[in-house]
Amino acid sequence: MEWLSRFIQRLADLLGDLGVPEASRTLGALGLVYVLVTLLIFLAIFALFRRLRRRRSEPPPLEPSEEVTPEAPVTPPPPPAAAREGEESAPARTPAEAVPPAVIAPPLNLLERMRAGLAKTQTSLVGRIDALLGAGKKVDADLLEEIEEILITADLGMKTTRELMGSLEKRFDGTDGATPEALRRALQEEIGARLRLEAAPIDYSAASPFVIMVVGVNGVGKTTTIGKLAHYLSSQGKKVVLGAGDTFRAAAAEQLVIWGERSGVDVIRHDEGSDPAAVAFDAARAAVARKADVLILDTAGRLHTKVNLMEELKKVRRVLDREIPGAPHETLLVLDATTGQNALVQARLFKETVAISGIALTKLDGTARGGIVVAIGCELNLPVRFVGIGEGIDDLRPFEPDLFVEALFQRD
Ligand SMILES: Nc1nc2c(ncn2[C@@H]2O[C@H](COP(=O)(O)OP(=O)(O)OP(=O)(O)O)[C@@H](O)[C@H]2O)c(=O)[nH]1
Ligand SMILES: [Mg+2]
Repeated sequence: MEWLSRFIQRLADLLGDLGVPEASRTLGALGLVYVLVTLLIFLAIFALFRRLRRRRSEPPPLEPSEEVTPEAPVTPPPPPAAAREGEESAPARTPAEAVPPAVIAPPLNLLERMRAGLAKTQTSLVGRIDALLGAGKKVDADLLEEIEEILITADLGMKTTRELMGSLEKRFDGTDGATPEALRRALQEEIGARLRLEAAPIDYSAASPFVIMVVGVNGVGKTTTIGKLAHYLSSQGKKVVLGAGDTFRAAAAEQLVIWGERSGVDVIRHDEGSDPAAVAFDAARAAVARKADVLILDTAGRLHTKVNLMEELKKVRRVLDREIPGAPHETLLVLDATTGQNALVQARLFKETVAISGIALTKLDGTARGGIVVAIGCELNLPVRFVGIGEGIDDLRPFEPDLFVEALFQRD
């Protein structure tokens, strides 16, 4: 305790140097010590609190053999849906396998993050066009033909590419001295114009609870997208309830529960093999009773070639509508960008039977075929609502056409 009295004495001396009268010096020094100690205690409590919160948002521990560095994905993406046709049921994945770890993304701004997610498409589309334009070629029919080939390879699709090329040919027809830079700019504008559909954005306040039904074939990323979307909406202050309507695949509900825990969101689930319409019924009732702002319902992802999946989805829609008139207010079709043109085939099939109102395009980070975003807008006339650019909880972005084109065309 001697050091403490020495410390107080020194503080008192210091106060004396600052002109504090002798009678108040010791009291002043004691006061300073008190403030200092209180501050330290507060700092310690704050640090402890942060540590606890971080620990709670971490995923459940993985098996030692599954441990990976934060850079490496825990689960390799499943084979494209096209490769799985005829499959009776998806191979059982444990819930922990199906939910990637909560990777803390580096603090990049939105544009940088989008650029990183689109790196492969950027290289295969704009990178190749830049290499072509930088080769000192004249803007003529041959050059336009080469550009057309690049657009097709990046999965913009024949119809979209034809339309785009038609506009470019019109713009540059007989234009003497058109520069490669003008052509690049025109291409950026034409792509941007095709991405800006006139669809109204999702208005979550249009209903309470606002119901989103998520559909798509297996492995496209439905459950992951729901997990990320729940995080996105709850971080905006919305109360979210999730319904585990995929009762077909083993452990699908547990996978959703893990995502729910991460965002502190309630999950309504039944046992494996039970009736998905019953889950929809309970989830709708719970969302109303708990005064949720948004209810998101997961569904099974069996193949579109099986008629009964579509019948099941229709039944779920009817149940939702009966419980919450007008629901589902948004039917989100999840498509896997890595499947390229096959995604368009899936979209057409779903569109015919279930009234799809928007698209969530996942795994853009894993493909050079991101041109599919343009094709979806052009050929299906469906708005892309969200894009998935990674496995992390923050890697779902509301789709912003201007940001998307800028990320593709921005030079380093
Ligand atoms: N790289 C990357 N991987 C993703 C993305 N979205 C989903 N995935 C991965 O895709 C895999 C399948 O995702 P799920 O969410 O289980 O797919 P699902 O459609 O629910 O599958 P089923 O329940 O079998 O019908 C998982 O390994 C996800 O981590 C994304 O945007 N980027
Ligand atoms: Mg799923």
